[in-house]
Amino acid sequence: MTEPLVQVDRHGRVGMITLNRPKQLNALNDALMDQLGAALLALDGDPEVGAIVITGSTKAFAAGADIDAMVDWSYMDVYQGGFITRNWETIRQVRKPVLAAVAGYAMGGGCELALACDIIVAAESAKFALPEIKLAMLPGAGGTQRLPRAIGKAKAMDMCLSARMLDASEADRYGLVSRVVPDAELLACTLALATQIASYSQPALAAIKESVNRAWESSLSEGILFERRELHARFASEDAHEGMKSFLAKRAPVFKHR
Ligand code: DAK
Repeated sequence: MTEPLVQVDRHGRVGMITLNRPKQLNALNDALMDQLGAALLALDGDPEVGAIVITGSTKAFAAGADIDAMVDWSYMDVYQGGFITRNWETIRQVRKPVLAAVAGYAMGGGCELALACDIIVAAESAKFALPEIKLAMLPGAGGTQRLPRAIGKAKAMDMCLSARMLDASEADRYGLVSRVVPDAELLACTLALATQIASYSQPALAAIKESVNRAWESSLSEGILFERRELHARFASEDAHEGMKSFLAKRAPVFKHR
């Protein structure tokens, strides 16, 4: 039996996916991305799961797309095979919060995978780079689009054009990551954060995730309109009434995720 390329564990209401190609520093090949996509969709569809964590090893979150696999591909191979589109974008279908717990290298497609997550918790050892230019390639899994939105054009151009690598404190300063924690605490801190998030009302979390993502992808007025509709929709949710009533009654809310 071959080892699965992703390992899935449950910690209460949190589903944790560990990328599992340690010898190749979790280089992302087609089979791994298929398994990652399947794991994400399974956890997203599980009503007992409220948040998802993706992590790698202590040395590498992921060192990018698998160069070994790509070296002989032709234009027709990638175009007709829907490379990236076919299985790298599954994460965009996930409605639950997805957290990346990053230690070591997050390079190329690995950095892009982290950028596609909703929250990035970085260990002090984390290193982020889009080094595709060194291969005469381009960050083609959202890197040229998500990075400038995350950290601005000046820093993104620098990273994409020069392959500059950011350490965790630079990534924190530029707004690429949400939090930086000591390496030894990465999984515990990310799990605690995911557990806290997973305790909140699922439909409210989904509405917030959709609204923040809308801010990335539309004009301010469109985004505000979307947010307003989502706010109005909260009044159709049992959980929102429970949340407000429990606050007034000075007791803990009991959410039904409805
Ligand atoms: N692919 C395949 N194998 C990799 C790999 C990768 N990205 N990264 C590392 N490995 C393998 C190494 O070849 C080595 O294998 P063995 O020699 O042991 O067989 C093993 O992992 C350990 O790596 P190193 O010996 O190099 O370890 P070091 O600690 O010395 O260095 C490193 C770590 C992360 C600095 C180094 O491995 C490195 O620079 N790796 C490559 C990083 C990189 O260039 N990443 C970007 C990949 S390109 C596209 C869309 C998207 C993309 C492309 C096209 N289209 C729509 C067409 C995205 C492209 C990328 O992500």
